[in-house]
Parts: sequence; structure tokens; C-alpha cells
Amino acid sequence: MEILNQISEALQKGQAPTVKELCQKALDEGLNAKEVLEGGLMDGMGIVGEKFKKNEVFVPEVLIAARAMNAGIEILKPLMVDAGVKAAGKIVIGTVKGDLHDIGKNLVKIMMEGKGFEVIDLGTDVSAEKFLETYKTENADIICCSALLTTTMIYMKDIVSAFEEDGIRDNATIMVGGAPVTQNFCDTIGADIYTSDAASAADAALQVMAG
Ligand code: B1M
Repeated sequence: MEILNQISEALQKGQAPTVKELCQKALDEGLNAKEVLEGGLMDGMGIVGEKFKKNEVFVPEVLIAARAMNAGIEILKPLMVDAGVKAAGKIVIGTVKGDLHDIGKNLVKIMMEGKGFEVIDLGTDVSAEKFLETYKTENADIICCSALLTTTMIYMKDIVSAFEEDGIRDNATIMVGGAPVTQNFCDTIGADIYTSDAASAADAALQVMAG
């Protein structure tokens, strides 16, 4: 549908006011919030994610597209709540204890939201206890841990251990990533999924939810 293509394209260009206007127009034309979210906003963010994976766009473009996505969601949110539109799943994300780098973590959050996930962002310097407590109180589906330092990535093992000691390791999917993290490291510490970039992380999370 033409209006949805226009929303997707404006989002890819990071045109927040246009995205906002077009979302309202689409609703006025009779489309529902879910159609606008999936056919317009998520479609646009999906394309940005694929281009980011292939190095065809870079961090600033993704951040600007995310701002446009948020502008659109602002319009849709009240209607989505009313209509009971369900999130794809619930993610708890954070940069691990001792680590203050958050640019990559924020990109993972953006891509996850772009795929329709509800994301609880614990920020940076997050302890294993905080991940565990939030996972339980929020009844979340997936834990996402980011680390940028070789000295802090080893803390991911403590997070896996905290879930094991609590007896809920088998219920929780633990995803890890960040520049120094590798598939081999993920296997060594007993985490579930490693991805090298934010868009792949969101794809992997969708696969987890699909069972
Ligand atoms: Co820091 N820093 N830094 N730094 N910093 C690095 C990481 C470093 C490689 C620079 C260097 O020496 N060449 C180095 C680490 C060396 C090492 O451990 N081997 C380093 C260091 C040493 C430090 C300090 C210790 C410096 C000091 O004070 N002496 C200090 C540590 C502070 C702390 O955390 N306790 C420090 C501080 C900082 C700043 C605060 C100044 C700033 C962070 C600002 C911020 O994040 N708000 C900063 C920055 C910006 C960097 C560099 C320049 C850029 C990092 C970045 O944002 N990259 C970095 C050098 C470099 O990379 N060129 C460096 C872009 C981002 C998009 O990539 O986070 O890898 P990244 O995310 C990727 C993927 O990894 C993946 O998705 C993203 C792409 O799609 N991904 C995931 C990330 N998380 C994921 C989770 C997933 C899946 C994928 O699943 C859950």
C-alpha cells in the first residue's frame, strides 16, 4: 500500500516529522495501528537493519532512523494498547558490570524494537543479580548481554552462573555480543546465542520466539 511504503521510506531517511505525519494520515485513512507498525515502521527499520549488516549505512543513520521510528510509535502507541497488540516477546538488555560502553547495546535495542519486541533496558554496568531479578519480575523471554572490554566480557560467565544457581537456566535464553565476544567464547561460558551485529541479534531473537 502506497502510504505504508511512504512511511517505510521516510523512516529509512530518518525524517521523523514526516513519519509522524504519515502515520497519522494512515490511521485517518482507516488502517489500524498494527498494519501501520508492521507494514510501515517495522518494514523500514528492517531495511535499515539489513543495510547496516552489509555496511551500506552506519551508526548515525541507524540512530536517526530510530528517532523517526520512535516518532511514529508515539502516534500508534495509545491505539496499540487499546487494541491489545502483543509484543513479539520481552527482552532484558544491558551492558555488563564494569563496562560503560552502550552504543552497540543501544543499537541492539533499536533493532529488537524494530522487530516488535518490548525491551527493558537496564543501561550499563549491570550486575548478574540485576539481570536475574529483572528477568524474573518482568517474566521476560530473553536476556541480552553486551560487553566491549576483554576485561568485562568474562563477567558474562557470572550471569550464566547466576541463572544456573537460581535453577531457571533452562527457561532463559541468554544472548551475548559485543566487539570482543566470539562464538567460541559464547560456547565456553555456556550462553545460548552469539551474534556479531545488532540486526542479526534481532533476527535470532525472533527465531527463539518462533520456537
Ligand atoms: Co572504549 N574501548 N574505553 N570508550 N571504546 C574500546 C572498546 C577499545 C577497543 C579502544 C581501544 O583501545 N582500541 C578499548 C577496549 C580494549 C579491550 O578491552 N581489548 C577501550 C577501552 C580500553 C576503554 C577504557 C578502559 C579507556 C580508559 O579509560 N582507559 C574505558 C572503559 C570505561 C568502562 O567501560 N569502564 C573506555 C571508555 C570509552 C568511552 C566512555 C570514552 C566511550 C564509550 C561511550 C559510550 O559507549 N557511550 C568509548 C568508545 C566510544 C570506544 C570505541 C572507540 C567505540 C566503541 C563503539 O561504540 N563502537 C572503542 C574502539 C573501537 O571500537 N574503535 C573502544 C561502535 C558500536 C556500534 O560497536 O559496541 O561493538 P559495538 O556493537 C556492535 C557489535 O559488537 C554488536 O552490535 C553492534 C553492531 O551492530 N553488539 C552486539 C554489541 N552488543 C551486542 C549484543 C548482542 C549482539 C550483538 O547480543 C546480546
